Parts: sequence; structure tokens; C-alpha cells
Amino acid sequence: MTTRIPIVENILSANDRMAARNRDLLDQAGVYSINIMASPGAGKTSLILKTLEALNGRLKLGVIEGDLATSIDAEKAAAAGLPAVQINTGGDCHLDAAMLADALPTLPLEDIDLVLVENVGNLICPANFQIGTHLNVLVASIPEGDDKPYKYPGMYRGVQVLIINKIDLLPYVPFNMDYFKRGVEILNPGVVTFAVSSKTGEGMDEWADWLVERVKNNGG
Ligand SMILES: Nc1nc2c(ncn2[C@@H]2O[C@H](COP(=O)(O)OP(=O)(O)OP(=O)(O)O)[C@@H](O)[C@H]2O)c(=O)[nH]1
Ligand SMILES: [Mg+2]
Repeated sequence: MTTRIPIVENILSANDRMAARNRDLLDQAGVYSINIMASPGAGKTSLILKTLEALNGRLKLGVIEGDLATSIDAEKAAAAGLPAVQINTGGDCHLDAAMLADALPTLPLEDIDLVLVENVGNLICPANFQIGTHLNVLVASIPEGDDKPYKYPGMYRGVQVLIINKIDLLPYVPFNMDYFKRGVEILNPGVVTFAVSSKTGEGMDEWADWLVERVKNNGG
């Protein structure tokens, strides 16, 4: 116990120092960045692709995809015309700042306003590792169930934006929105929230408009 705690603290502070360097690099390049976190299959990649459509050219995007294995998601982003890079964590359940540091220089940052980082699908680990991005976004989705804020409080506490995805499934899946939102409110009062469907596009304009304002206001 007495030997393990300092080791963990050292790893986390080394990660935080690297995250600060990533932020400096992004700020110097005038690039805003978002860390998109969610459980597997919540719709992170679908949201990125629908966001591209809804932005309709208002921001130039770059994408960094984090997965245990494969380049499936980066290929989807590249097929949509985006500069994209895949990070394979080789088993790690989250991205860390060093992985982002390796990936960032491979993107043409001078031609990008906003980097969307898709973290590894996981509702626990990514919350513990800052990677240097400007904004933490959580994608929750209707089929996951309305109890997730109560069961994964760390993730719900640590984000500035909550996107509730797959609202097109509300008629088909039991989901008590009031119960869900009460749980969110306890953990993260007043968190900026959007309800969207990455399938039908519902709610995407509000999210995209907010994003454009946010990037412009942050000098990105
Ligand atoms: N009905 C419905 N399906 C959706 C929506 N968004 C995503 N999906 C579907 O959900 C599945 C998973 O979507 P992805 O975008 O791959 O999810 P992800 O979070 O990127 O998944 P991982 O990268 O594997 O963690 C796919 O079959 C999508 O078509 C939505 O808003 N409504
Ligand atoms: Mg994905």
C-alpha cells in the first residue's frame, strides 16, 4: 500500500504534464479540441460523422480515433473526407496524453479548426486520464439504460457537455428521462446537454451551432 500509492501518483502527474504540453501545442496552432467519451457502441463515431454534416463546412475538422484494435473508425472518418488518425491502445481501456502527443503531429493542424478525439469505448477508465483537450464530452445513449449516471458517477461528473444519443429509440426502449436527468443533475448540475439522434439528425443543428460558437469564442 505505502509503495503503490506514490507510483500511481507519479504516473498520473506525468500524464498531466504531457496533457499540458498537448494543450500548448493545440493552442499555438489555434486548434480547439474535444475528448469524446462513451461506452462501446453509444454512437461516438456516428456522432462525429453527423456533426460533420450538420456543420456544413463551418469548421474544418480533424479526427483522432482511439480503439483497442483495428482502424475501422478512422477509415470511416477518412471516407467522409476528414484527416484522420487511428490510435490502437493495444489493450489499454483509455487514451492517455502520450498517445495523443504521438497522434497530433500527424494531422495537418494548420488546416484544422477542431480536432475530435474519440476515446476508447469505456465508461470508467477515460474519466481518469486528461489528454490535453479543451472540452470533455460524454455521449450517453438510450439503449444503455437510464441508470448509468448512478452507476458510473466518475464519468458523468468529469464532463462539460452531455450528449444524449439515439433519441429515435425512445419509443422502443424503456428509458425514464426524468430519472436519468435527476441522476445527472446530482453529479454535474447544469451540465450543457443536447438530445440528438445520429441516425435521423434530430437535435444535430443545436449541437453544431453551439460547437461553432464555442470554437470561435475560444480563439480556435
Ligand atoms: N438508432 C440509432 N442508432 C444509432 C445512433 N447512433 C449510432 N447508432 C448505431 O449504433 C451502433 C454503434 O454506433 P457507433 O457510432 O459505431 O458507436 P461508437 O460509440 O463509435 O462505438 P465504438 O467505437 O465501438 O465504441 C451502430 O450500429 C450505429 O449505426 C442513433 O442515434 N440512433
Ligand atoms: Mg467508434
